[in-house]
Amino acid sequence: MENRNKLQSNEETLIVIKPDGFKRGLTGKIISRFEDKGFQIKKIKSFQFDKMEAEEFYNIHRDKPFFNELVSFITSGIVVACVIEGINAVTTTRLMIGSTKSSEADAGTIRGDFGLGLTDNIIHASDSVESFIKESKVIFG
Ligand code: FUP
Repeated sequence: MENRNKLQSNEETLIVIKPDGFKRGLTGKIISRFEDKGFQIKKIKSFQFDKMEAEEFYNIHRDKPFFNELVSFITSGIVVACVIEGINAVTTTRLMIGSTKSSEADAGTIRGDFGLGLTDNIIHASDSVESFIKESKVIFG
């Protein structure tokens, strides 16, 4: 029991339902998956990124060839961002969203069940506690 508790830490992470997920009316279904899993939605915000916010949000990808496409896509429509909290939230949330290319993501994951795209891959989730801190600051201040 003591050991098991040591492996489990209560964490916060960020998910962002991207413009394709919002436009397709998947917001409720996606948020439900996290609630069904046992996570709590601590903050929620529906908004549209402006270019500067998007560039800051995706700062880590600034030098990648797909950066402009990424910024253009994420600013193209409304998104829904949530801070979610629970045991091992960062790792578990990444497992729940699935791999980056939706067409290759496992069935049972959000990208695997709902999409086919790469840039338009339905959902973002922070990949570490450090990324969560940086990314949530851009969105929630
Ligand atoms: P992920 O952590 O799964 O969201 O994926 P990455 O951090 O590797 O990439 C960030 C976003 O860039 C992805 F959501 C999709 C997009 N992307 C492209 O548009 N083209 C690529 O070749 C790779 C990633």
